[in-house]
Amino acid sequence: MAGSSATHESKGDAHDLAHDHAPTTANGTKSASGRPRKPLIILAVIVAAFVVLGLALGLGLGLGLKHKHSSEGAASANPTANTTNLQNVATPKSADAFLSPEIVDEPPTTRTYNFTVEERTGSPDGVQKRMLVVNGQYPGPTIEANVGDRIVVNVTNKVSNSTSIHWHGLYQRGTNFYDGSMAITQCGIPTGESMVYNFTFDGFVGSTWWHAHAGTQYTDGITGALIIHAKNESVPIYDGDIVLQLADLYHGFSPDLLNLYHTPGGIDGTPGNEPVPDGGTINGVGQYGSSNTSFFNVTLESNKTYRLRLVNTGSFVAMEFSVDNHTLEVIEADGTAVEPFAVSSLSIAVAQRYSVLLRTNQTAGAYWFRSGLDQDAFTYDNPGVQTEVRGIIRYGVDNGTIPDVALLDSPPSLPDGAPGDLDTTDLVPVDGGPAPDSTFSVYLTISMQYASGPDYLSRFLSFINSTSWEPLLKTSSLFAHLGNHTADGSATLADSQLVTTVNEVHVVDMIIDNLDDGDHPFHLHGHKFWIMQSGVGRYQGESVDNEHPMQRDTLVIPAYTHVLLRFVGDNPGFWAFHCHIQWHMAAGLLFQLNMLPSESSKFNIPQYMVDQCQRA
Ligand SMILES: [Cu+2]
Repeated sequence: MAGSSATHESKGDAHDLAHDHAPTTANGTKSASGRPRKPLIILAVIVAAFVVLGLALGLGLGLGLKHKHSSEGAASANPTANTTNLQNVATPKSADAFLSPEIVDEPPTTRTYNFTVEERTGSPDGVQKRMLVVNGQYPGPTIEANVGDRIVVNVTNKVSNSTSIHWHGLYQRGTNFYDGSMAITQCGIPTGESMVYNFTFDGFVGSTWWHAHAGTQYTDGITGALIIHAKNESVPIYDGDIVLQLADLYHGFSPDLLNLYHTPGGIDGTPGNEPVPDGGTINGVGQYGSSNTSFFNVTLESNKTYRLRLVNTGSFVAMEFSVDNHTLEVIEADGTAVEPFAVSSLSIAVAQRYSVLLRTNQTAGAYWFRSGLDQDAFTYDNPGVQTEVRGIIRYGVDNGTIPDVALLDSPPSLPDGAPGDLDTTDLVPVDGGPAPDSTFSVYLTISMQYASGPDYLSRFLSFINSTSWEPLLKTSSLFAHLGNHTADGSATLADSQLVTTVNEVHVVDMIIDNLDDGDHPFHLHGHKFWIMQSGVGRYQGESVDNEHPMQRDTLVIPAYTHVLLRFVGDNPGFWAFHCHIQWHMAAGLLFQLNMLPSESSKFNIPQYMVDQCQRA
């Protein structure tokens, strides 16, 4: 495999480019849609790196009210904690991005990891910021295994709030209590304590990631890649395998940003406007103004085929990925092998994954690759925002070779007849076929509104139907057996928990009307769903397309549209279905399925996990 024979370059080799060229905004003219842009007043100061800490101290404290929705997991007990004594965040070497697909030939095994979650000071794009990271690095360690392997991850929490780690996309059949969703499948791991996640890879194959599922903690850096190989994966042969974690980036600390978002007046005077990122990263490396000239870069071999695993580990916006002078072939989406489909670029929503094939068949040289922030989601102007993160791929040239800097802001066009951007409705699963007929259906609406009154302290909240989620305290839905003895169907429990209980195995349809003016990337835990139908406006009984519906675990529900999703409900436990935009989830955009409670009530949950609730 070329993955092990290719030469690898570390982050440092493209240094000093700033002296020649300061990377600037490439796509700054794209206009906002969906929501009107609002004039900017306060935010002009936010981007100035030297006031980031001041913001945390001043605005974070000054405007932070005592909220009903105070996002327990994320809110720092001490927002003024100084970062001067913290260790620096390490950036993994570029070589670490190369995967080892040859391990697929190893016999089944147990792979053990120790994760230490701690606070550090990082500067992914050259601007110093407060971060929460695993094992001192951002991104965190990549977990790579084979289907059938067991993994044992001992997580030690050294940050000042409870934490938990979620294994995105995994089915966790029989081990729902290791899903890692704080307040749903476990209590948080208390400060100073540890918890062991111990489960087998029981079916999911392909590209995914792990991340904190406690408040907005992953926004601050608790993320990593999770790659599961299988001999029978229905994808074309390739020579090398590379993971690229693409994310938006905030210079502020997420609890402070969340306070601003929750401020009754809104972050820029308009309630509901999400914090606009300051930039982004590729495998932990970004650029911002003239303060950083590092580029994530890899040296490949000529005339080979590389699998690039693109994971959006960000918190808010979709990332648009492309490689100058190269087309790409999509072969996997969220662990579903798809019929190879050529594209020039593709948009990856938060928490989605795609594998694309890159062929190193152009003129030997160094090429920029790009991860652009979707500015349609920006609701106000953030001066200085780095709207496109760049990396370098090179082959047939020396390791230090840098692409033409003149191309940074004017990417070359592909030849006439080149494919276009990915349209997700073109994805066809390999070996896909009709989904079974449904036997149960759930109807959900998505809305976000300014909720005034004593219950909500006049804040902008997210609702599924009429319920705005907030985490249970000192227990979890699973531990509390929430809704276990109710009839099939939906109910709002404990004021803030919208739970649909399904007592027998069913094929479940979820019909979702997005009544909001924003797009929402929704993720279902523990399952992949079939996308049976989608369209503009509310669902009005349109017939489904059941020829070979795409199956995945995260999809974007665009503004003012509906979807009909279907899954086989045979996996016991509490499964969250939520918007993956961290601000929206913190504002309540989460709903829970309580599947087969007579089975989940028999789970053999380690007693210490239940005991941790008292201290979480
Ligand atoms: Cu959302």
